[in-house]
Amino acid sequence: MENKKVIFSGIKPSGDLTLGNYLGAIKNWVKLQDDNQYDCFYCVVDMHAITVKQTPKDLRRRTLEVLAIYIAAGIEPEKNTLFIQSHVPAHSELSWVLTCNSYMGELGRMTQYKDKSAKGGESIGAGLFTYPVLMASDILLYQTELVPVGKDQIQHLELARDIAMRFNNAYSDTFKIPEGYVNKQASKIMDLQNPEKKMSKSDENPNGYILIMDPPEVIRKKISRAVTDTVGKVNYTDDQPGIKNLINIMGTIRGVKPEEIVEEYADKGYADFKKDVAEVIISELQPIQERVNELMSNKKELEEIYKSGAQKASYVANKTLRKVMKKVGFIPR
Ligand code: ATP
Ligand code: LTN
Repeated sequence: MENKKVIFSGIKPSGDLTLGNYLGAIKNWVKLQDDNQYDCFYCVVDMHAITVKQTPKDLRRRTLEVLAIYIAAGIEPEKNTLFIQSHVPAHSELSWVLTCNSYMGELGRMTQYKDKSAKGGESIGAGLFTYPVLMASDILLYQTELVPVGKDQIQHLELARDIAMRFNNAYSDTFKIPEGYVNKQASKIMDLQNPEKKMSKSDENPNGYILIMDPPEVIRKKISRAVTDTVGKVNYTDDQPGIKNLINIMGTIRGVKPEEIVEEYADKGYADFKKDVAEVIISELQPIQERVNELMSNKKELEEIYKSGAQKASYVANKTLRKVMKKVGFIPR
């Protein structure tokens, strides 16, 4: 365990998880665990979720459901550390210290902040602005080397690196400098109704996304309504963003390259292609859904997993936190 590289990643329970979260993040985590050379921490980042307004009851359900999805997707609690962010206070504690070592300018340049605050009008929560500092704390507490995320998170990851280097320079070596890990084909699954923007769980139009928990008939309907084009041929090109997105979805699930799919559908129309895409998604998601339902009907098992996960995570996180506090000049407790 000592010599293994550390992986950290998280998803916020701010909405029901989409196929984008699954293919862009979770599916890669499952692959990495099989490598056996990593010590992995997968977190449900509930404190990040409250940067936008949440209904307490929904937040509780979703937090457990995200954890259940991690497990159902194949992340084994025995091999990995699975936990809930708010159960490890070191995350908020380090976050304050790092906030004091971050600049208004760099935080203001974050695209996610700019996008989300543009929609917020006058009353934008300050948490949306300091969000990346909490994310940096998540990562840096565990001396993380690799952070598997979708493309949209690369900017935040770079900021985490900058904050870590700045701290190391100011106070001496404390944090490992993390790297991002992005799966190219699934790095950005696009919205089915508007393939120019990423599929997002907080979208208003449910036809734009597929939820991990969507029943088969809903998946069929959403895929059949996905926006395509008038070319009428299955090609992998930026000129046909809707079709390109469906190829990426099918290719990632089946583990085949886009060119193979293009060849396979050379003589077929969009209707046939879409039908197959829907079935591929359904057969991938169905076993996961069954296991999630099972886990959600007996919370005891989940409880044991997140409790022992928080214990393991706290142990590692507190080691880093103690160093940080000492270095900045706080009196040891
Ligand atoms: P929101 O849209 O509400 O901000 P989100 O759907 O982006 O949220 P997060 O919890 O922020 O979800 O993301 C969890 C992980 O899923 C991150 O690693 C992110 O990069 C990845 N991810 C999210 N959406 C996609 C997508 N459409 N394609 C690929 N990866 C994605
Ligand atoms: N900000 C990320 C979620 C997230 C995360 C992290 C990802 C919070 N902390 C640490 C990787 C590592 C998002 O919006 N997807």
